[in-house]
Amino acid sequence: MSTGFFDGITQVTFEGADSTNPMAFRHYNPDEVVMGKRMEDHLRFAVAWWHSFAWEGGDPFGGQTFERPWYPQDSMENARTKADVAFEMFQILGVPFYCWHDADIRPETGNFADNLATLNEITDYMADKQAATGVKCLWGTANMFSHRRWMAGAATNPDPDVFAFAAATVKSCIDATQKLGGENYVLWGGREGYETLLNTDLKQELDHLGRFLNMVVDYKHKIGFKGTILVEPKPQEPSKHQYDYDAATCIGFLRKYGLEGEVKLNLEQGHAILAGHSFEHEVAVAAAEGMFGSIDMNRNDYQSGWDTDQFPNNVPEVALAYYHILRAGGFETGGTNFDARLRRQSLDPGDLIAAHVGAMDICARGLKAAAAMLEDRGLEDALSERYAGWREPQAQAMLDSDLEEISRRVLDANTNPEPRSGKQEVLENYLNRFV
Ligand code: XLS
Ligand code: NI
Ligand code: NI
Repeated sequence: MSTGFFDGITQVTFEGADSTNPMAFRHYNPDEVVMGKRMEDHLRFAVAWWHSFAWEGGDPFGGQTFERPWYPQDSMENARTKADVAFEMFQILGVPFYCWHDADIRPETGNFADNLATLNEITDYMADKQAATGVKCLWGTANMFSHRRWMAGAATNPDPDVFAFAAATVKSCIDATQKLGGENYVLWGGREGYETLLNTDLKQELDHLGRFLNMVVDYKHKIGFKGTILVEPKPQEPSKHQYDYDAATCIGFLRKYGLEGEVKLNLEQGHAILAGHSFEHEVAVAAAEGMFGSIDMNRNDYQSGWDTDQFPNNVPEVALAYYHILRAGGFETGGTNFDARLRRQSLDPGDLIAAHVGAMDICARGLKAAAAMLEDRGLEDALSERYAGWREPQAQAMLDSDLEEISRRVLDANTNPEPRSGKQEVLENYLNRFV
């Protein structure tokens, strides 16, 4: 039975690039084959429960702006209504996946045993809805940043009782993710960081975080959870300085604590920007280390300097991200999660649908452009040309020699290398042919 929340809005379908229907896809055509694979299987879209259903429209200056039939979010009855509407939206959009935090799907009681009971109850309800609709869980996670108990961190909290609460919480969320057949489990360290070194033992906190993640991996193996464990880098917000700053920092951390073969990265567009990187940089860094896992697709406002979590709408940016994803072999267990929320003035149920329709279309355009560039090989050939010197046996041999030998060679040959154009503008023009 329909909740009536999306009254008048029917299943969104592909109508082609000429369509002027705002509730139709112009580029996202799930069955269209791109580089030998259906678009739906490439992109693996997921809706984020927190932004679409749990966030009430507040900002630092004002509270709730949305009015939803599942508010206040403090009862199981309302949690079930929220789930009903969520699954209706997944079906209207035709998205294959969704993602959740414990705090998004069940009411917060403040007590672990009650939270566990309601988590189990609501995930049973969601499992039934998955079976009825075919929509699947891309990943689950624990919200260990909103409640005041987490204000000084979860696994990095100076209070061992909070570390314990965090361990129990993550265990409960991995169990629930496994029950829902989730393909990944994500850890984003929202308050794993610090405000001031005046009160923080940074080394001890990092050691606790490393130990905590090892416990997560051990537990995954113990229960036979088949999904991938992912960590999500972000440089700041809510903590002033977060330990999972960016992809490179996370990779160094994972290596230090012996987790490089076990944990991959969930990269977010807006977090890359906050870290002073481009999104494709983050993807390329993770891919180069074999640690690319999944993406949280969104965008930031370039003027505000905040994590504004807007829906993506920049094709060239998105195309470059998918270019590096495709180049790395595409998603395995990962996917494209819309970690994006409406603007707080976008009150209507239709806004929620339109936001996702636009975002899915932008991603489809990005994917198609990325695939076309890869198939055309223009960028690959330019790269191959630029590094051609390294294919010479002499150049390769140099990597096995040492500074003295190389320096003798330079003197003997009286080498004086002539610089060559990096052709950035030529390559930018090339890219613009595809987007
Ligand atoms: C917040 C994060 C969060 C994670 C999941 O900035 O992006 O939404 O994806 O906890
Ligand atoms: Ni984010
Ligand atoms: Ni995210």
